[in-house]
Amino acid sequence: MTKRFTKILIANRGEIALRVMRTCREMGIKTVAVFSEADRRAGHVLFADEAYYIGPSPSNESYLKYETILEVALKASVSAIHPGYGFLSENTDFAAKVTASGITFIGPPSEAIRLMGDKTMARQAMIKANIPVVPGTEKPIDNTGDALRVAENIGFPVLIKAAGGGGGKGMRIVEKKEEFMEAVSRAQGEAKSAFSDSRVYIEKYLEEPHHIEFQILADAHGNIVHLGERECSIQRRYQKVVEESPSVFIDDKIREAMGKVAISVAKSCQYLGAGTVEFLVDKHRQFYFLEMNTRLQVEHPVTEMVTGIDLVAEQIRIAEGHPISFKQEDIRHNGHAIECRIYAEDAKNNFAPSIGTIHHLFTPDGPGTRLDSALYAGQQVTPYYDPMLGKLITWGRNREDALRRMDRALSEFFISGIETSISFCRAVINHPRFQSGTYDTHFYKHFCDDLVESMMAHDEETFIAAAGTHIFSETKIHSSEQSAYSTASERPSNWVMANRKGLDR
Ligand code: MV4
Repeated sequence: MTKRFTKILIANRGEIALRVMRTCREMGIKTVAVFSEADRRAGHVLFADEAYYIGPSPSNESYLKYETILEVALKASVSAIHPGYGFLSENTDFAAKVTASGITFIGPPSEAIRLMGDKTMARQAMIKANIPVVPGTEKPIDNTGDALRVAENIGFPVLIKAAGGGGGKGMRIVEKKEEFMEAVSRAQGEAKSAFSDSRVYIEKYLEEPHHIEFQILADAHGNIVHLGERECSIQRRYQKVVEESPSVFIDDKIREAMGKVAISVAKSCQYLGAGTVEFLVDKHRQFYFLEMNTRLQVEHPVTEMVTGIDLVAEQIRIAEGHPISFKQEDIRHNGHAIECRIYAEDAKNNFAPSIGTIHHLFTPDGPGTRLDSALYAGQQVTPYYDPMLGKLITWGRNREDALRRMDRALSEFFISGIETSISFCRAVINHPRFQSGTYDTHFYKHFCDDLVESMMAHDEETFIAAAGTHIFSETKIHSSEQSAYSTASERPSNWVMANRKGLDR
């Protein structure tokens, strides 16, 4: 039995709320936004067909208040709720309560969310389903003596991880046997205060792994497909900075094997909708299941750009009860896509969060260029939520073209009023080790000095050029270069000229 959604509530904010609303609009579905005090004038509120106030600025008084959001959903008579990523997207209780109220939760059943949210339960389920996992304990540590024997068996270094964690939070490397006992009790204490769950488990520590994840889709008719991988090894403190597809690290044979495993993971937990299976791939190109994310991910556009498939549209159609609109063999991977996450952070000041009002804004555009953001000039960037402002994605027929386009697009991107990571992204894209594709998860740690230096050098150049054009704009324009414009105000803005001067060498 299929349903037809007429109105969807998007239980999120920022760029992802807009992303979901755009597809809804294309599908003729009305959209409902919810917003906090700080977001009264946010982009997602302006974009939606209806918008409802849900509470004060802090997330736990607004975007995490699922009773309030559910009340709004019932009042607005929506057919379904899309949770986006973060906030309530992987909250088992929320998914269950939405479903119980007769509204469709656009995502997997709450049981799949619960299973994958508990990293040791997920590991046990994967072992049972013959999915390769990193060698380690099958259950949380309850006896440190037994755990030490496991650690000695797999060999040091080992990694202690929190069962309720994920995404790198609460991880601890143990180099040798002597440090093990104390490390376990410390990790348990940290896990208890961070996740109210002291359970930890151990894994062999892989030395130079790649983080490669597979996008999957599963429908209610038993069809499961994978849409290839995303290489996400460029991270800073477990926060992704750049993602790309395809990965230069794996060949077609490994890709096919990993894709098959990703499909088995989805099958083993009766998955529904869009999901991501994360793997660690070691230097011998052995791959291991790491975790499964039961939501649409930040970096999903990378997959959309190379496959031409709208993942949100598939999510909605699947939730309506339709089969996936294509078969595995219909999927074509065309060219290369790369994504840079733009954060409101001061990369020159240890990535301190930056808040304020966006004064000037010029956004990149042009061939093979996509910007997913909710930015506008005059917008206030507040300290309440994740500092990610948006994502810039470029496509090219090959990696080189995609990278060149990314550098070009980043060079056009101008935001004033707050500090951003735009020039940091440019430093990453232009780093020789990124360009050659020979990088792993330690890229940032190894090259952060290079990156900061190249960023400073570039900013300095732009600054000098900007100062130059500023003086220039105050005087009469004589040079033949700018004779196309009769007055300063007709010329492109100073920063465009600045960037041009800074880079044309
Ligand atoms: C690991 C690992 C090495 N060995 N597990 C970090 C994020 C979380 N999802 C898992 N992470 C890691 N798990 C084993 N057994 C190394 C990392 C890791 C990492 C993973 C992905 C991207 C960047 C990373 C940076 C440091 C460590």
